[in-house]
Amino acid sequence: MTNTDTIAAISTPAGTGGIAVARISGPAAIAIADAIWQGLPLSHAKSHTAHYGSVMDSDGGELDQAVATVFRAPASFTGEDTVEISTHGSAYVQREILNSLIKAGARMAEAGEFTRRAFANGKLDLAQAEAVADVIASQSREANRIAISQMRGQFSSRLQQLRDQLLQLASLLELELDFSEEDVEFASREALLQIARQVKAEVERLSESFRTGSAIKNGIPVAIIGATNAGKSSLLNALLGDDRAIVSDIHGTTRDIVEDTITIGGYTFRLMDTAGLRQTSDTIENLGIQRSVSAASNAHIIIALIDGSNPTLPQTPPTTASVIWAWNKTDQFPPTAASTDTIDCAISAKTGSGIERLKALLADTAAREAASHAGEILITNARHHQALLQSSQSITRVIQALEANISGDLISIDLRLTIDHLSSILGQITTPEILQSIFTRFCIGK
Ligand SMILES: Nc1nc2c(ncn2[C@@H]2O[C@H](COP(=O)(O)OP(=O)(O)O)[C@@H](O)[C@H]2O)c(=O)[nH]1
Ligand SMILES: [Mg+2]
Repeated sequence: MTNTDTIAAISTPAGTGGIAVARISGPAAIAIADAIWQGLPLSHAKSHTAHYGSVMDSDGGELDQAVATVFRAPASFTGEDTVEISTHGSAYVQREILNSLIKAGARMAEAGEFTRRAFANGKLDLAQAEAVADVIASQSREANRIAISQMRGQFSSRLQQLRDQLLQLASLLELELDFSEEDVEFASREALLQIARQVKAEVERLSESFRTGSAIKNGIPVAIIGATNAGKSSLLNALLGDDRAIVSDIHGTTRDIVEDTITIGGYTFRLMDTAGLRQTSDTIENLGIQRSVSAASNAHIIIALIDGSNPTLPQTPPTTASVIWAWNKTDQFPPTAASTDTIDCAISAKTGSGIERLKALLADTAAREAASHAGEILITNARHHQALLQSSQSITRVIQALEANISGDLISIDLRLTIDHLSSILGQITTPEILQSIFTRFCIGK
């Protein structure tokens, strides 16, 4: 697939900035850049060199001083001839340089089109292209680390290995079929089963890493639960350093879940303030309480808040979450001797005392969850998760059939399916619709 048209876009964010970068990619990129350029002709420039000069507006007058960097095909991000022109970041200059480039023959790039071209030209596979978007979106050190490792192809090469193992399995089965009449055994079924079981175990491990991977990417869900008036909303505000949730001494004030994110120690957390748990006949409040229970059961971390003025232990719903027990209102009601064994920290949401310690506990808990996957590949993308679940189902059928000694031609259908699901992650099998839905989520200019 080669593109005959040349695209252009401003790759830096909209608005005024110190510098703005216009990007041009395609067969005519260098000629089009030259048409608006005054200085050493870029057509004479070597690949990977930067040049100082001026850019012209669409009427041919000098628009700005600029630096143009030339990348020649195939050694560029897109695999095509590319020029990046850095100008001063005025909103007017950005608009006008784009007008000039379009007048000179470029077309406005669509969202994600540079990356889509990189994929089409084999510079990246689909999982790596998606990781480019994740690197751009990453909000914390850990989310960034996962995205970078995927962009570099760590996950992709693991998938390639799995595919290779499955292809080996498929060819062994085919040999068995070709020579079935001659009653020779090429590979024992036991050897085939061993490969299939290895693949299944790895596919399932990858698929299970999604719980942690997506939490690190999107924010680790933390539910603050406790009785009404324990100070849950005050705690949310104290953690955020912002008046986000309504605080009042009226029981049952918080009804809907109030949510916001905070980054501590390299991890992003999605903090959820919930309705206090109590018996009430108020219909709306009861709906809020149901939401609290469901938020708490999906949370990876629960902060169970004890009201120092009326200490009862909140009922934590059945969950696999880590629970941090926090005693609140320590400014007026220090923890009782009996409670010190139960609680992890004593805080005052009002004065802020103990909040740093609670933040440290949150970061420690997140680091513990991440450490349980140390050295493993974490997946973060729902599309990849779905494809892994599907390949796990089909490889399970392969294993069952091998165990039942079913004929090879019946097994090869499910084997093919398993390979196809893994290939879809890398984009070796894809449809224009899938590509469209992936790349339109990118920003223009990437
Ligand atoms: N003395 C004291 N009062 C607090 C503290 N945290 C919350 N409160 C008070 O407790 C009441 C209930 O607080 P709120 O955050 O709305 O509790 P929620 O129902 O659990 O969300 C309000 O009057 C708060 O001012 C604290 O650390 N110390
Ligand atoms: Mg509240």
